[in-house]
Amino acid sequence: MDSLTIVAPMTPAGVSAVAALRVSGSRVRDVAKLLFGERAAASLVARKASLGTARDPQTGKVIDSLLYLFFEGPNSYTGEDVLELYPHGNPLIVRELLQTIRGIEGVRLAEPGEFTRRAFLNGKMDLTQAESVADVIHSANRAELENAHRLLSGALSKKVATLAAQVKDISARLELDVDFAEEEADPDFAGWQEKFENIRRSIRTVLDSFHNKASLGRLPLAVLYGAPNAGKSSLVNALLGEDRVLVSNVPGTTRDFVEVRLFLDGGEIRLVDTAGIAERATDELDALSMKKSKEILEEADLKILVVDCLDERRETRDERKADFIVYSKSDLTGALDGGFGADMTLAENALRVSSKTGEGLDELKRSMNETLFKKVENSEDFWITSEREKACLEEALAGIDRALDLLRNNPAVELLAFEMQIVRRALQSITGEISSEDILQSIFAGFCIGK
Ligand SMILES: Nc1nc2c(ncn2[C@@H]2O[C@H](COP(=O)(O)OP(=O)(O)OP(=O)(O)O)[C@@H](O)[C@H]2O)c(=O)[nH]1
Ligand SMILES: [Mg+2]
Repeated sequence: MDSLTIVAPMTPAGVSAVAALRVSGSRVRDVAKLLFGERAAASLVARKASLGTARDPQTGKVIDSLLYLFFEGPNSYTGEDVLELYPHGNPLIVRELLQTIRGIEGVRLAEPGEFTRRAFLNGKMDLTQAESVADVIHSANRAELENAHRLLSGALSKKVATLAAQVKDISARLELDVDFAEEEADPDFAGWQEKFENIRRSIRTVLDSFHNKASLGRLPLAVLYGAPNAGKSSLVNALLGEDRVLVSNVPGTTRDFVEVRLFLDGGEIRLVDTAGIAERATDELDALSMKKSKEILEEADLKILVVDCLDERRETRDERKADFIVYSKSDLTGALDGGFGADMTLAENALRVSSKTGEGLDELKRSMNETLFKKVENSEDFWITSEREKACLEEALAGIDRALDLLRNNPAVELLAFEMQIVRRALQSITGEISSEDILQSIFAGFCIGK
């Protein structure tokens, strides 16, 4: 990739109060000169906002009157000179500014993620941090966002650096053993084993925290299902606090599944009300609705079975699939003989609720929140989201495993030293100490333009 000066809008296309564009590279001062004139360019002060009139350098026509901000490299996001422009949020203005700037010699349009890529290449951040920039932008709930910020501030980098230092230390000593193999009696293989195992445990812990990036920004899905007339639609309305879906005492009221958005403490979720699933379909339409209910259940992150408290013939087959069971209409169990009244002990993943009185609704929301949103108790904790980081950790783990295997079966110092080198290289590639053009390409291609 070349080192031309790059420009891109930082805000999405569309009408807004203000838009933002960024220019980065060695020609930034020239860009300022051509847009705002010689005097303005000469008085550029780093990190101080200026108000100016941007003109087309060819025609002298006014493009916009706007605020701009200059950062002098290396003290900028990319490590290069950077100019940020804040024109009025009119797509026409943004386009004209963009055309004008990219028309300047030595300037071109930035590729997706190229600003962050330059930040990485200029040592402003390592690869784990660069990857977390995308996570910060795409997080859809509090927990994801907090995690992304932890990664951005270098939580993984620190952990990996500690591990790499330990491996380096081991390697150094192993190599020493190789050099003095004849003089030394027996290398301390038992001592090595413990060290290897400690490193293995640390790598495993980080690896186990992997949380697929594909799930980032995707709203968790909770599905309510159960027999016709169980009170599913009423429960949706009660949870939302408004009459959104149709309710009636006729079994089979809900036909198509209905999706609503529900806000829980941890963030927004998709809540789906389905058509009741009966033992036997009454007609073709009934069979179709039941089929749809079953299909959406397959996708659910949380399957909530709704059982009418008064219904003793609840299907145990369905319960096995359920992550959570809700016994509905608890307000009706006062005069109850049998069924799932207040005197009945429920499983840990079950609750009695009433859409009429509101009993159990807060508890239900709390349980949903706990299951659907990862809890982060310790502010030091983080989870990794990058397939690439996961692959590097797996490579490191495999190296450690081979080393442990050697120790057990055929301890040879040279071979151990060789495996440790592999482990170290795998760890170093996580933070990008070792990286290739292909890897960078695949990371930054997924970024937004202008980031
Ligand atoms: N007393 C009482 N009645 C309820 C409660 N929840 C639902 N009902 C009644 O039960 C009947 C069925 O409720 P719905 O919410 O339509 O049941 P559903 O599970 O969506 O039914 P289908 O869409 O047919 O599968 C209605 O007459 C509701 O008024 C509750 O908590 N208390
Ligand atoms: Mg319904």
